[in-house]
Amino acid sequence: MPEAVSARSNELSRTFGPHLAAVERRTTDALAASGFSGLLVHSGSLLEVFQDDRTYPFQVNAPFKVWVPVEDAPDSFVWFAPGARPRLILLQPRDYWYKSAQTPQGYWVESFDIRPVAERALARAQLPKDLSGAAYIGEPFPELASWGLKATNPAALMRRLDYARAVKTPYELACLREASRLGALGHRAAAEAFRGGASEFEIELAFLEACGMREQELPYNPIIALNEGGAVLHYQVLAKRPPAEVHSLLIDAGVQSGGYACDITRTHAREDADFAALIDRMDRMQLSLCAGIRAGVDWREVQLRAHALTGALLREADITLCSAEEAVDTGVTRVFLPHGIGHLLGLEVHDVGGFMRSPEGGDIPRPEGHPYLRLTRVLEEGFVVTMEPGIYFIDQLLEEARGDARGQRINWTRVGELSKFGGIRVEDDLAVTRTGCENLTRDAFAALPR
Ligand SMILES: [Mn+2]
Repeated sequence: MPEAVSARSNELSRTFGPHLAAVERRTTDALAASGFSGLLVHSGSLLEVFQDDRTYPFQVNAPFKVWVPVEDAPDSFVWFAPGARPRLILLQPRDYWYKSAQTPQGYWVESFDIRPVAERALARAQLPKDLSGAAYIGEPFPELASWGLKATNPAALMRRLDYARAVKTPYELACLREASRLGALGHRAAAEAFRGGASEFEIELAFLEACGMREQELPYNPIIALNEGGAVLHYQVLAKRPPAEVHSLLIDAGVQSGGYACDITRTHAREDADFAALIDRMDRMQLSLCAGIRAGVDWREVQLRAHALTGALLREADITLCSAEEAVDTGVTRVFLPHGIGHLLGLEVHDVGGFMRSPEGGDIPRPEGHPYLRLTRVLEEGFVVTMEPGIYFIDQLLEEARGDARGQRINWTRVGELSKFGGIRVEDDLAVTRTGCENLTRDAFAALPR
């Protein structure tokens, strides 16, 4: 085993035990606080295509994969009762059409009492007789009604578990670093393909090959947009042929490792020095936002600061005709930056719990005028967040602005010149520390082998 690979797997074996202990502790507390004696978590079911005999790609439920890094096991369960070793009930059907979930191996297996079953309904026999004090988390399925559980997806319990998920354990950070390493490999290959004249689809293939993933294993559909496509925030096309003239690439693509996602965006210019300089300017702005991140920072303030900096950038680039302050006050910055500055990241790419005031209840509202912000909490040590400023030339928003008081503050000639590039976004993943943050993405790019 190469040295780097064995160091990574050693770190996972060393940190998984304490991770599981932390999950057990927070689950024990959450069960006690919400009046339950045990927890049954479902991995999710395969979803069948209408009138067909095939299924959609399986996506394991996050509340299951916080316990076990198993991504290919539909209709399996984790059973946890405080004080006892958690039990993994793994569905391994006798089926010669499909390959069953593999018998688990690796660093986490000995922490579980593993019980294979051949059918989902047989999982009931692997659970305590009396489940009348237990909660279930997952989609309900027909035979669940007869299992005698106290509640399905109880809000008070789920809220406590979701709230706690924002703070990552050292094991989770190791998974996130590995996802970032793979993501950086993919992004480097994608940039090379772009420079070679590849189509959006070919750029995706280069990304997948470099990180060794198939598309359905990615944590989200990659956004790979040449030219104006970059102005469509969740552009999904993946055109098979490159346009006649290629100006720019915006690629937002991530990978997962152990069930934990990275979420990385880069923008590349083909030959235009003016646009390349604008990307550089955005890159510096993004770094300055990253430099302000540490435990105790209110994320709503980060959103507002991003808009102030965007106002300045737009003015410097001659895209707007007014001061940064005026661009913010009149809503001009929101024409160019119509999404949140970042979100929690982890088992889901837009992770849960972004608005929770406390584990008990209550939400922290978004600042007025920022309806797409996905995080309003004060950062704590161990949070992992994305930092993703951008500016875009979006026809729909520009048209709306042209007709009102914002119109006279925008340099339409300049907007006309830049529209063919679509937009710019620079996105890194940050692990918050007491005094600053670890930039998982930049560290991963810096460590790439030559
Ligand atoms: Mn993101």
